[in-house]
Amino acid sequence: MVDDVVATASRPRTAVLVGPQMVGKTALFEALLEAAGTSARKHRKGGERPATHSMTAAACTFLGEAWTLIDTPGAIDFSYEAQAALAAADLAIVVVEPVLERASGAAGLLKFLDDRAIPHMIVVNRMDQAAIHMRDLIAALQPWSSRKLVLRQVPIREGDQVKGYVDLVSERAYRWRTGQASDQIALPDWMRPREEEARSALVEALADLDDALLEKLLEEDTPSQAELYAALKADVRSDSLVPVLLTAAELDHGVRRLWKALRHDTPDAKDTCERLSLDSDQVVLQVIKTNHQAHGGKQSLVRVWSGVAREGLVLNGQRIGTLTRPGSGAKVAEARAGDVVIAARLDQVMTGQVLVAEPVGIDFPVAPAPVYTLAIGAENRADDVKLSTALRKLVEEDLSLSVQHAEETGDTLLSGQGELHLKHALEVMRSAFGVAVASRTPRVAGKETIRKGKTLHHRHKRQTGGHGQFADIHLEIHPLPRGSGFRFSDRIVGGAVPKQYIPAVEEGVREALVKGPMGYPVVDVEVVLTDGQYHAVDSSDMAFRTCARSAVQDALAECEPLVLEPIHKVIITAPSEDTPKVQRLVSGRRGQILGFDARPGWAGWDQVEALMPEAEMADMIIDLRSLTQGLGSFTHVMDHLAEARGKMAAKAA
Ligand SMILES: Nc1nc2c(ncn2[C@@H]2O[C@H](COP(=O)(O)OP(=O)(O)OP(=O)(O)O)[C@@H](O)[C@H]2O)c(=O)[nH]1
Ligand SMILES: [Mg+2]
Repeated sequence: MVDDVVATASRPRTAVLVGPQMVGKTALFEALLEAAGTSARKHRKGGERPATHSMTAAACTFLGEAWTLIDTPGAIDFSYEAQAALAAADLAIVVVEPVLERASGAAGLLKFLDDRAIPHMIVVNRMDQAAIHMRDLIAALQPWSSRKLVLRQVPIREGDQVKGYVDLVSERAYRWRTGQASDQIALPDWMRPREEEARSALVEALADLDDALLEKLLEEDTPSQAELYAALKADVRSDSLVPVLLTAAELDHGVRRLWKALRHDTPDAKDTCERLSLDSDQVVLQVIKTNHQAHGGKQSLVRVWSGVAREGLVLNGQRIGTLTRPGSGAKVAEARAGDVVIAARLDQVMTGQVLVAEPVGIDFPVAPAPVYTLAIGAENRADDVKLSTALRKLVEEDLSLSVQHAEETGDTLLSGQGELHLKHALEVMRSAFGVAVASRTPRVAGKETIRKGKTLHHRHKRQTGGHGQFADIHLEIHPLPRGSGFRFSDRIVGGAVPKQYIPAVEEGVREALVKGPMGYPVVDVEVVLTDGQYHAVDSSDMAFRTCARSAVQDALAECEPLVLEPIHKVIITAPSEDTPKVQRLVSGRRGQILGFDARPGWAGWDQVEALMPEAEMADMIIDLRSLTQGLGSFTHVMDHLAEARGKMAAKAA
């Protein structure tokens, strides 16, 4: 295959499509590629498109310039995948839909971009279905962005249909044509007032960021188009302003206009390195995504930050093998700064890792803490070994998944970002790694303790053939305050139980505490050895251990045992308007609210702090998201054990 991308003279650039679920990112990705003369669409127009679950990169050229476009999933469960793709971006294209109630779906993304000053544009897609005014959409989006959002185009409507747009810099009107470039038309007279209003808003926003432009406006001088283009470009590149463009991807409307905006305003690798404070003239690469191919091994999607990468280079002690272009699969002789290419078999290298001859650090997003966990196992026991290999590959491909072995319950736990995320992970395990996996809600690691103490006497005596067994002990059992654990001591005087047997008594007690009468490990108890007897011949460590174990086992049942459940300290974040709903959710799940506060660094968001039983948290993210339009999330740490209520209070199976 011929690599047609490499022939271009311009610096390669990378744009990443992000945005909420189902807004048409993949449709726009394919429309942009098609407009750039690359591969026909994978999906029929208007047909059902499957939701995207992992990033897809494709190289192309537009008007002689080299580009990589990366499509990302919109579902909140996969937001880390989008964040990882943004690590490779010179510019982000935030795709939204013209629906006011769903504007908040872009909130988390806009915040992520703002915090990292990643230059971005907003594209309102599905304009063929737009029933609202764009100024209202901007007003609904603006609270979620600290940068000024300004319309770059206004729609031309005929009846309730959008037929084209007016470009607010050139003041030219265009009629959209499906599958083709738009036709320039005369600006309709009735559009003038709206066009002038929107254009002033754009010019004023530009002047706010540019003193020379402001001066001109104040002197009632009209800035030239060239000045406006230059100001816009500078503001996008410095991430001081966010232009808003309009498309209907499935109909190819606005796609060429978007390409031109990308071409004009997208920073290049040099600008992006400056943003990342990366100043190097050596070869610097970074792994953005890891994939394990069913046949053909590990593939790393790599962004070239600086220098020229080619086969045979040794970086991080590993030889770089064949490099290929994402999308076409064409071999790449030289990958330049700004390129994103596929490197085969970098077996020792992880997602996020920077590859250099000499080490440097470049920021890579940290995977979010898991919010949803399932206990998993191979459906077929014979697949147990395959399962652990597959899990290792899975978490290498997606750092927002994690695997843990729960010591106390024996469960293998797979944790991630939501129900959909784990469902997809299990599907990947089955289809890509060939392991059928069963899953269920994880067991909660309960404990038990006692409410009442007891004094007891127990004798262990057995006479079988030669040597017998003899031990006799008096014990006191006391409940201890929560969190004390287990204490053992003795008050033996005069060698009633010889010193050498006392450790065996303690060992026997500990054995009895491994599983109490309620079926859980016993905690917060004290056992005191107060008295006893021994036999010169028949006593032994074993006799005292057995004696202590059965004494405590029997006694615990009479000490009013009760189950303890783990309580976590939880911090739930959500937009402030949803805080009352979050509080109701916490109370409805046996939680105790400790307080709420503004979320640090997130204007318009709150965080609620609460104590919650672990048993109520397994599927909490599902309710939390449905109450907060998908925006709510939480982090948690185990805090203490408390008396169990509800289902857990009963004896374990
Ligand atoms: N009417 C109309 N439908 C569109 C347009 N763009 C996309 N769609 C449809 O919207 C649905 C979702 O499109 P996708 O491109 O899969 O959306 P996405 O943003 O990639 O979704 P995720 O990958 O799940 O985040 C599909 O049925 C598309 O055919 C558009 O401009 N107009
Ligand atoms: Mg998609």
